[in-house]
Amino acid sequence: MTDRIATAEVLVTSPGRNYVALKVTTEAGVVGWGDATLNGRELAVASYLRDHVCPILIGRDPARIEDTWQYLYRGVYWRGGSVTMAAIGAVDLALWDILGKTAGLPVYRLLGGAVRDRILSYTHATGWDVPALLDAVDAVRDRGFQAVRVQTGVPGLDTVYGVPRDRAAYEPAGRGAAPAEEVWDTGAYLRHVPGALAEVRAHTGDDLALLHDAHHRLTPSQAARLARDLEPVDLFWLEDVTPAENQDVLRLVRAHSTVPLAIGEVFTSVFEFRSLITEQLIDFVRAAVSHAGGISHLRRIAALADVWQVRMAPHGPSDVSPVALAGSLHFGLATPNFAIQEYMGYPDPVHEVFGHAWTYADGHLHPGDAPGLGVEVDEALAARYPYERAYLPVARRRDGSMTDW
Ligand code: GCO
Ligand code: MG
Repeated sequence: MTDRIATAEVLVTSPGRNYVALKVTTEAGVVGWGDATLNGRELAVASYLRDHVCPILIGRDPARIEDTWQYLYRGVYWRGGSVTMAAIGAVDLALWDILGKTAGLPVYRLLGGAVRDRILSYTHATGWDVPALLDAVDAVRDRGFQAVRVQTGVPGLDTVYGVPRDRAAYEPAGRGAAPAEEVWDTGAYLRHVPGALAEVRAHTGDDLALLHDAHHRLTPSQAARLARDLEPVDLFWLEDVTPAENQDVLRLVRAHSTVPLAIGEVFTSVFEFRSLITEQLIDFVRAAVSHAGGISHLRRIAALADVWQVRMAPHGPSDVSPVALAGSLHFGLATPNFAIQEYMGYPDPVHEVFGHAWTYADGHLHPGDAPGLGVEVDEALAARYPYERAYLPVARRRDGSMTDW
């Protein structure tokens, strides 16, 4: 007998930061979980799901995952966008979870089985000045990481993306009535970063993979200059050197450097990645499984990317919940052109609300062998952390005009 979707509910919880989870339950009582978190705009996706998507899931066959994906993507008529794609991603994750639990298999086995034993991961090291950054890199190495994203403070700036002044971990979304305002000076950044990262490389030696995120802040010529100046550091990748909706400019960066480029945490579909991949403008795709339409759609992006030797490296900061991280890991274990998973880690309350089978050890992650995605949400505990309004910061140049954060 075909099982049917009986209920679809949205749960918003804030154990330290806001998360939106989708719970799909079948008539047979199988529960699937999805992640619909979109940092700073959480309630938009919650409403999109509650008001528009959940009602039309009822009665559908949960095993028709691709048909449901097409139904929600083509059926909306208005193409794509981060809210729509996060909502579709949550449904897709929940349906893969249900399929796995129904089959009694971890999702990676439904995707064709493991093509690797474990998943290389990187985490963040930040320091307001170079000595603090070197300490942070050493601490991360002590935890077993073989790849680390390094972000440094910049003399003359009070706030810099990715670098906390007074906290151990960097968490960009700030709770409150309005976004925090930061002042940004690209010139100061460009003068400081290559030297600071060269000091990190001199400190670590060759055997640690170093990554850096420019977070969309540079013009094309600035991006080319940074990539060229960072060449001696031998980066694993340079991320988001320029706002990548202006994709053609990456040709200029490529002309000046062979530094591998990673782009795309803000992109949500294969259509946005098409020329980046087919024109060989990037080396790594940064789409998150939750933001880019779920496992089904990330596989489509990966298939295209594989033809051009571009590899997958899904977004994984703390605003990607443990449910989506699980989805990313099942996908990664079964995808040949998967490269590396960002793993920022979570504070304890997040691990308690989202109990998970995935594990971290020795610089690597593994999704575990529990049926489905292997994440169960403690709903009673989640209810003790109500939503709190929070925004990502905004950035202004020294003259007061807005720039990319
Ligand atoms: C990364 C990202 C994040 C984003 C954050 C925004 O590479 O991990 O750039 O730090 O800024 O996810 O919500
Ligand atoms: Mg990034």
